[in-house]
Amino acid sequence: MKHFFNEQPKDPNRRAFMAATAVGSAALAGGALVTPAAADATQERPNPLLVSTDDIDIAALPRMQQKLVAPPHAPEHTQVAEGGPKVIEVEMTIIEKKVEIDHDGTTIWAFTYDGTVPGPLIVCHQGDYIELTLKSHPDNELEHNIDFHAATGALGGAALTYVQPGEKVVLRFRALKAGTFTYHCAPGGQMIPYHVVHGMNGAVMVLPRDGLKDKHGEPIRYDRLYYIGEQDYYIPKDDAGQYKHYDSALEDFTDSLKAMRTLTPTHVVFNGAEGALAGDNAMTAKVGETVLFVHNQANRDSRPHLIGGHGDYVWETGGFEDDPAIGIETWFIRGGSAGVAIYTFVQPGIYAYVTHNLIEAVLLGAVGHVKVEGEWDDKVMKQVLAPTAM
Ligand SMILES: [Cu+2]
Repeated sequence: MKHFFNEQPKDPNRRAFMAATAVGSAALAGGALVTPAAADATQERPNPLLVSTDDIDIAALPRMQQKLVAPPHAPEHTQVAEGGPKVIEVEMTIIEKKVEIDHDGTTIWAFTYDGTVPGPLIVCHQGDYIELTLKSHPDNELEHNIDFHAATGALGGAALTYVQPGEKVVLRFRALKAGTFTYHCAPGGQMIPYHVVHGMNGAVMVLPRDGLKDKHGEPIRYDRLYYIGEQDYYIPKDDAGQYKHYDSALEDFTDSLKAMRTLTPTHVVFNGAEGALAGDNAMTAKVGETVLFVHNQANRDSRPHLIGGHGDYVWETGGFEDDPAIGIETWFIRGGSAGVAIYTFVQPGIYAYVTHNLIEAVLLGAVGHVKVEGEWDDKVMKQVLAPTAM
């Protein structure tokens, strides 16, 4: 049986559309501008859950390398797929490193994919293959692997990707479902949550081949993409109530498990550390631009909210075959998933991107900023009277 995303479009108009949009949806580097693609509301959607049993020849597929970049940015990609399925080669190096996670100098030996918390975002289109070369730095101390929620089989690839320090492994999987999906280390037993709450998680975005759409089938395009990884940390304290520091990875294992069992994080932060997306590190945009926010939380529920703005289109579960929610205030990210919100900014200023458990946002660290430039519109909001004595 042929799978839908292997087929070339039979309708010549459709073919022209794909050619046009392939040019129109210019490559996007993290936070960079892209050109919106043309509309195609007439195309009927194929069954998105149809499982491929066709005779695809992987060796004959075009291959491309995707250079992964540090969050909150996204690797170069097109919003609409160019041509048929590809093999997308990516490479990540696992690095255990001591990092500061708040303004008070609290530290953790983070387990990272490519040196960052979260690990880098990978982007492909439904039906593409992701071929990951996963390396473990020789200086590491622990065994690691990777479980892709975007993948099918072998515990998300976890069973096929165990690497010891100084080893590498290559996993190839087909992105059968469209959506955003978390990935995380899953070496087994207690090591699974231990690694995940030491920062070892990230996300894959699998776009529909013809791009994102609203419930009417109209294209939704974005000018910028920001990738936010929410991380809950459970930092052990000494008898005096001070956070403990450790000299090497794994030294905190017993203390950490005890802290994790409270289910009460000491820190909830975006992109690895308090302030990583705030102040001078703020995300930026301009009035009139449409920004896509990917929110990843591998372990714990979250409630993203853009203070002063909205979610114009929101795929809470990350499942792009669902109709997006429209014009909402706060969305829900289930622990163990990644979701997407899209917003077109209409006013300049500083917006706060938070989890709307405000205790976690303000006291535990989960605050980011979006600095938006442009012309203020009094017709949208105006201070009619400045504070004045009554
Ligand atoms: Cu690990």
